[in-house]
Amino acid sequence: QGSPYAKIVFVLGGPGSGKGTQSANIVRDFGWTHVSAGDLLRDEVQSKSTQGKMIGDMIKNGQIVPGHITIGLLKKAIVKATDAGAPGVLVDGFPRKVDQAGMFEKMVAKAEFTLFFDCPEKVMEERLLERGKTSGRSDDNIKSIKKRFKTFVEQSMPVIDYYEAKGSVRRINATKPVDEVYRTINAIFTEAMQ
Ligand code: UP5
Ligand code: MG
Repeated sequence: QGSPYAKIVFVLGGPGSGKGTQSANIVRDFGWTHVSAGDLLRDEVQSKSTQGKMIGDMIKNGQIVPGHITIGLLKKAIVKATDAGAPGVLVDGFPRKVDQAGMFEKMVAKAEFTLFFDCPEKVMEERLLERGKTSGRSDDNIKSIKKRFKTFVEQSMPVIDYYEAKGSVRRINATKPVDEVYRTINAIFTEAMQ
């Protein structure tokens, strides 16, 4: 309450855990807006600016882009969604570091809760290598994938622990087929929207 923005839910999980896929399902059924931090950063790379080049290198190496850059892009997208009347915004793939969680809370708003997609690396690796055949993503190759996993374990899992300690994580078993995973998520959102 008191936030000038639409409700916010963080969608977190390792690379290839299904954040984008399941966000699309929530958008379809609940009319929320999907804001992917990775997509916003990849758009910046397209702009070919000096900052875009730096972001492109960081993505290829699985490194986390400085929080102020990502938060600036996210805030713009959240304002836009709010102005368009969206009931809520799914923030996919952010925060990736504990300090970014605090920074976002100060500069934007508190999230309602965090959906966390629990998925073993072996499953995520298979999915990403398969997607890499057609995705054109600079980081869907085995060398980048390994770096993304390392960054996730060392820097992003502590974000889950941070929210877990606050009791605001809804953990999903993300290894099951897409429809099955979504059934659980649908139930969580249906309940949360009461
Ligand atoms: N798939 C999905 N669900 C499936 C299921 N249940 N069963 C079988 N297959 C399933 O899914 C990945 C693939 O798996 C797809 O082919 C899908 O069909 C299949 P997807 O939904 O795309 O998974 P997602 O979790 O979204 O995977 P993604 O690769 O997008 O995750 P990342 O977290 O790695 O990527 P993101 O775009 O968020 O970030 C990329 C990079 O940007 C980061 O590494 C970092 O360098 C940078 N970044 C920042 O620096 N800061 C940020 O805040 C965000 C990103
Ligand atoms: Mg994604």
